[in-house]
Amino acid sequence: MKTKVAIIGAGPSGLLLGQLLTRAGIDNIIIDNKPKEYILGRIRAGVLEQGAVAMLEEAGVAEKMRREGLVHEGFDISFDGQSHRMNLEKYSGGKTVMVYGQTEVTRDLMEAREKAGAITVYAAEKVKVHDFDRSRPYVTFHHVGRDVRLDCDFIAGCDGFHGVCRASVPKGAITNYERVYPFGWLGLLADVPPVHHELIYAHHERGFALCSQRSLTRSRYYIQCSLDDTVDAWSDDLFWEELKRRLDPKIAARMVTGPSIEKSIAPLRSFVAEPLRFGTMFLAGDAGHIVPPTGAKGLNLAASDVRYLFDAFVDYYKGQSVKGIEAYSSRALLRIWKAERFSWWMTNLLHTFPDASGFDRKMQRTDFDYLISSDAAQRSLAENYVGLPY
Ligand code: RFL
Ligand code: PHB
Repeated sequence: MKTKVAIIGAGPSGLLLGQLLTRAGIDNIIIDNKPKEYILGRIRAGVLEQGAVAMLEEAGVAEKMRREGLVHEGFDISFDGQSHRMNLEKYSGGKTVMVYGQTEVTRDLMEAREKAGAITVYAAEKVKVHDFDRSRPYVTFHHVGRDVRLDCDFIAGCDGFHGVCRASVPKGAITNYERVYPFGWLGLLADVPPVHHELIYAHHERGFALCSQRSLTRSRYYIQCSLDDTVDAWSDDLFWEELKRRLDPKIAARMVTGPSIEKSIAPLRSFVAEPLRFGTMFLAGDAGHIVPPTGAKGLNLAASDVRYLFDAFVDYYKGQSVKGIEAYSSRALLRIWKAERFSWWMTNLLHTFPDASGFDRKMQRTDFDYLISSDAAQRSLAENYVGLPY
């Protein structure tokens, strides 16, 4: 097999890049090591910045999102039961965010790709990337009983945090920056109406909680949990009880509970790999960086990486220029580090750290008091939450 761009990973980064390339007439093949149904079963992000929304428009997959997505102009932060609304629209010069699930984004992109007739190989085994330090890289994998070799001009490593692309880079050629947080998030999805029309991020001494949503009839809730926790240890009843305990009692009293459709635990991590280009291979999305989900930035960063990478490929194939390719890593990293900073700050502001000293707790409380008393601080939060420019 032969293509121009071999994309490893059919998550949002790989599918979005593939869709944009296909529309631009640039040949690409996507290879994922999981079946399609498994990918669609993952419940993850829910908040899209305007930049990400614009890219989905450009990819021609925005119709359902425009119809079913919920536009939010703000959200609440509640600190030990005291609530304050962050007015995103007012403090960001009229910008908003779109609440629309990653599962739906993924499904919309998969459907558009199928319609366009572009090739995606699901459930590929033993995926390996070769010779990306040269001008003729290739990918090998095993699929339905056959060994396949895919020759290409470039490899786009869109294979997430545990993927094969970053892991194939020689140790001396890459630097990893990492912080692992001493807790995780336990998430629950249920067909119950959201407790509030906007998101609520809550700090409580028992731990962080988040009230999010997927539609007017489907809610997504999270609570901070211990890294030793297991999903089985949390019955639905225990989850609802603990969630309510961490919210403003007036909000908790309105909470409609119901059976979970999905429950999962995610550890929290900040991670950046530098650089993001290795000869003819590029890392994009979670393959190159991870943010703790508190700032709602992971999927949005995947979209901005794809912006820079797609533009670089267009420059190369249509403009005969390597400038975009050479600038990709530094351009993407500049934006990534800013989102890392914001996600780290939101995480520190809102979680309960098991080893926090009395001084640390006073600082955290003061961070909140300053935020709600300062227009400048709220403007900064709003500017980051709606998304910094590409
Ligand atoms: P993905 O989605 O992990 O997709 C990678 C794909 O690569 C495949 N793969 C391989 N394929 C071939 N060979 C291999 N060896 C492979 N290894 C892996 C995988 O099967 C998979 O299909 O990465 P991508 O595309 O970069 O997308 C990143 C986003 O998924 C991620 O950043 C977000 O989900 C993060 N995130 C959030 N981001 C937001 O912008 N807003 C949010 O509100 C938000 N909330 C969240 C989140 C992530 C969470 N978790 C579970 C970590 C909430 C949570 C709880
Ligand atoms: C979600 O809806 O899954 C969600 C929303 C906001 C976040 C993280 C996750 O910050």
